[in-house]
Amino acid sequence: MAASEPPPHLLQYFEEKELSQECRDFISSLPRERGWIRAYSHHYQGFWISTMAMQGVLAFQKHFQAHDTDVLLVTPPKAGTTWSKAILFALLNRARHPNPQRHPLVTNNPHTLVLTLELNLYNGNQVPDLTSFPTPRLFGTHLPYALLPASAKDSACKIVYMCRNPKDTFVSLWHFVNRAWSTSSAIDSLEEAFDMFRRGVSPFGPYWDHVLGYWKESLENPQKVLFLKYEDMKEQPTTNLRRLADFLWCPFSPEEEVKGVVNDISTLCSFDNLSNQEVNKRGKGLYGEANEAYFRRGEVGDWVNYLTVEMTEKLNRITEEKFHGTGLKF
Ligand code: PAP
Repeated sequence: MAASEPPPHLLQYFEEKELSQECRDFISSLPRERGWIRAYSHHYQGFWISTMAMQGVLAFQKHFQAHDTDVLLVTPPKAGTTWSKAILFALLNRARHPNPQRHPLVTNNPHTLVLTLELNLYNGNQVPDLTSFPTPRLFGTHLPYALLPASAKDSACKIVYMCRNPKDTFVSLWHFVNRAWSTSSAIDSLEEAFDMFRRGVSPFGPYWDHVLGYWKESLENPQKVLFLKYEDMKEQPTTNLRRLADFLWCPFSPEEEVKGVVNDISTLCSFDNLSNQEVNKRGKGLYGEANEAYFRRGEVGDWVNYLTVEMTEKLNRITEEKFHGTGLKF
């Protein structure tokens, strides 16, 4: 399927970066479809990876060496990445940043505090220097479980996974690709985007396979993978914050409980607080995207305002079929 010319800010991630011919040849040998922003989605090891992410994915897979103390936050795009980055950063650094008014999250978008391995660290740098990251190192990634580097699976590093109802994830993705940059999505309509999402052709999709990979692993290895849902975090933020702290071996102390630290972190990372910070209203991200595009509504069930009855039924049916017998429900 032909895609239109990528705008310059994305073009550089494929055309202008110093990709080896071997890498270019490899990427062009993969089946591809139209990309959500521009360029393409490439079918790689069973998942769809955008052109701009491809080189970083390959380098991350090849070179990343996990430490036993690392924390990897994994999300399918638009399933709560920004929020969970903020939460994990605040949780792990709570001793260093006790004052919510002077917290780094007040002046920095969560994506600049917690970098995404394949998009920010390994994209354009085969072997980035990770020595300056304090222990425990906290990184984000969108990679499906099957594609994670061996050391991330074999080491004792912790994996926190957050996913979200597929209908809200789709709607959020559609809005993001249309508002993060001044140019709108390369996909012409919501209907066309829906059809791609339904077929599994979404960034790091198929969405359901992404979720299932981590769901299965969390059941088999609950000390290694904590599986969280956006909806549960919305409903019970403090309960889930305590779960997270316990899982990461940094439980809240009785003194912290008395001081209200759990509530402070929950409020600091809330949609209302983060979306009202100047940096998130007017700032730009590492790809030139508007930070405000990461904060749209932040609600559960907004899909009802966008999906037709037929679309809803289709996604419900796929979700039921894919998750049948797994115990997983949205
Ligand atoms: P990413 O994967 O590209 O980083 P991600 O952060 O997962 O994106 O998705 C943004 C969604 O999270 C938006 O959802 P919406 O489109 O349905 O509104 C955004 O509003 C929501 N979001 C961002 N920050 C928060 C937060 N602090 N609390 C709840 N939801 C949030």
